[in-house]
Amino acid sequence: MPPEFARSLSDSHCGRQAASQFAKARSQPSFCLPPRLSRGLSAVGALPPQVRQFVEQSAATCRPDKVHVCDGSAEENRRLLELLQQQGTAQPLPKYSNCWLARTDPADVARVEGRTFVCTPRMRDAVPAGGAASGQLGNWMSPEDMRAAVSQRLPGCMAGRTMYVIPFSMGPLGSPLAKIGVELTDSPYVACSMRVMTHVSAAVLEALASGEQFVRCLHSVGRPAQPRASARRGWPCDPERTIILHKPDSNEIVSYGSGYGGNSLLGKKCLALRLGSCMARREGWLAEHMLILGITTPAGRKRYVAAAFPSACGKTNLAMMQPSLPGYKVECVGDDIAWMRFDEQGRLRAINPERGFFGVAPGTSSSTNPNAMRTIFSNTLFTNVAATSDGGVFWEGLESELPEGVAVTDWLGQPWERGSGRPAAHPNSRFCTPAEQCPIIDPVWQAPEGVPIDAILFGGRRPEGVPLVYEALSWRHGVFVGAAMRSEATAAAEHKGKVIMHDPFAMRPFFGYNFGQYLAHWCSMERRGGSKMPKIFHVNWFRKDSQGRFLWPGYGENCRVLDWVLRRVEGEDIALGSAVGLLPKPGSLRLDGLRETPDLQQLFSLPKSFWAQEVEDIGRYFEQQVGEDLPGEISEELQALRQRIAQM
Ligand code: GTP
Ligand code: SPV
Ligand code: MN
Repeated sequence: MPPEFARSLSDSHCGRQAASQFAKARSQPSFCLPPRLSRGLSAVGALPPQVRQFVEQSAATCRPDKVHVCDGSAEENRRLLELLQQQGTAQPLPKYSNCWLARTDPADVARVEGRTFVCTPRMRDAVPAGGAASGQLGNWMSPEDMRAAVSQRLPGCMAGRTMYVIPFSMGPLGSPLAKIGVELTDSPYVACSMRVMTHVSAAVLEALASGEQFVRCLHSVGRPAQPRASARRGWPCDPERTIILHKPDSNEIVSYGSGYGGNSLLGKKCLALRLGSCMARREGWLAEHMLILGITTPAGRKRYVAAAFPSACGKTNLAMMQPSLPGYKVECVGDDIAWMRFDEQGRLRAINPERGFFGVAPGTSSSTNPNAMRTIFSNTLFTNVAATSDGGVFWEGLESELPEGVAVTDWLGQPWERGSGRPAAHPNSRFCTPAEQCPIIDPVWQAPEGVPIDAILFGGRRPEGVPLVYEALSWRHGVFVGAAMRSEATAAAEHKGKVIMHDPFAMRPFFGYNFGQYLAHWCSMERRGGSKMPKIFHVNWFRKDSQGRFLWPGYGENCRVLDWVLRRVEGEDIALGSAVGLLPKPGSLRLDGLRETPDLQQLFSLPKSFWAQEVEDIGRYFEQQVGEDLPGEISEELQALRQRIAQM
């Protein structure tokens, strides 16, 4: 229990009871330590004092039956998986090597943005002046309300379960860019997933023993007040009371009620993005929802690109792409999160703080993402995909790869037939797989100093009006382009339908502080990089024709856009001004070898009425959601765009 909640809880009846029960429990041998750890650190008592305090206080409140300190070993993982099987959470997939399928409760399938809060003394520190406490740019809660929310949910929530203590590093341990966290969770599924997604090891505890700071991450799948009629055995959760709380001032996360993805793997969105963005602001760097890829040109020049697309909009696919243009090579550094900092030479350098991919399964196939397909069939934990009678997996997009005569069981465990109209896999079903298994993982993906970034892409699902690619006119204009991002809603969170949502920097669900201040922070980066600033671009693989068909083939063909981007970075004269930014000069986008010539006229057209509406929508959004926290530079960019569009 973080000190602050412990105080409030020990004041309460529950808290006193919890503390005395824990004192009783402590006299029994309730701590179970993996053999490797038990040699050096013989009990929870041997944990570094600040970790021990966190564990003891949390255990006093949550009252688990046992505490297990994880060492991240293969043996420990094997035992955890066995337990998942016994509990009915996961089943082995005999068709592959050490692969598992977990099925969640159907009420716990995605991030819950409406129940995710940033807790600061002043509302304005968390959300901009324009918005309400629950605006479109995040939800704020006061520390008092956070304490109340915690004390209504946590006491006794782990009874009958084991609390796993997971020491983890985001980024290679010892990198100046890395951060340490300790997650306490009552979910063995989370323990297994964290081992894939982060660096879990006893060495992290050793680093903490020498006084390193860490983020306190407390997670419970929860315990509903009333048993739920529709509850799935093997996937405890409390959807009605799910809540995800972040306290940037003290680097604390409390997540209750959900076992799924970003709600429960607290190193990912909670630490690396929400608290990460706050640390980044304090320390002068950037924590972003971005992939990082390396690309080598036929001439042998290698550069790195970072790209921010909203959830389920193509980061994993671009990060692992197999380029269709001969002579190009793409290598993957990361598929979801980038931590970036200007070095002493003014070069922006990025690390991927994660160690695995938690990627969207549907749509992944040998034709769309062959490198993902070469990654995910060993040591992978699949969640909510469909199962096949030959011991394998299936999802939408794999139809042509499904062996003859094989029966399919859908993500709910029901028999499934093609053409039934129901999806076999949940649209937000995912694979959790070690990054090092990716055949095109970059040789320096773990380099402690990170890789130098030459271009930043922003993009989203824009069926209408937005061209395939354009270049920002300056860093400041690029920041505006990021701020003005919009995209069709996806299944990664609770939003329904295909509405076009504002999703600035692909960070809307992940800002840890006031978005207006975030924009000012981005603008200020120009002082750090000077002449070495990366160029900024906007891309859109998702424009459709009047029949609703994609105008651009996407996937491996996106390297044609990267080719144009890299040539712009080299300073080639292949761009032409337009109202929205610089477009490729006619003939400069390579189309050689494409099976079908795309309709470039439609792909690049800038309908004046569309853009007039767009600029008004963006203006209204800024006014209503950001208000007076909008930096002057960004309102000037909006005004300049408005004028350029008026003159179209
Ligand atoms: P998160 O992990 O949620 O942050 O998502 P992500 O941005 O990594 O998304 P991902 O790459 O997994 O893509 C999600 C969906 O978009 C998949 O179903 C893909 O098949 C589809 N997709 C990705 N790239 C393209 C593309 O170039 N064109 C088209 N049409 N679809 C794409
Ligand atoms: C996203 O939604 O952007 C994800 C998946 O990457 S989750 O980890 O669930 O947030
Ligand atoms: Mn993501």
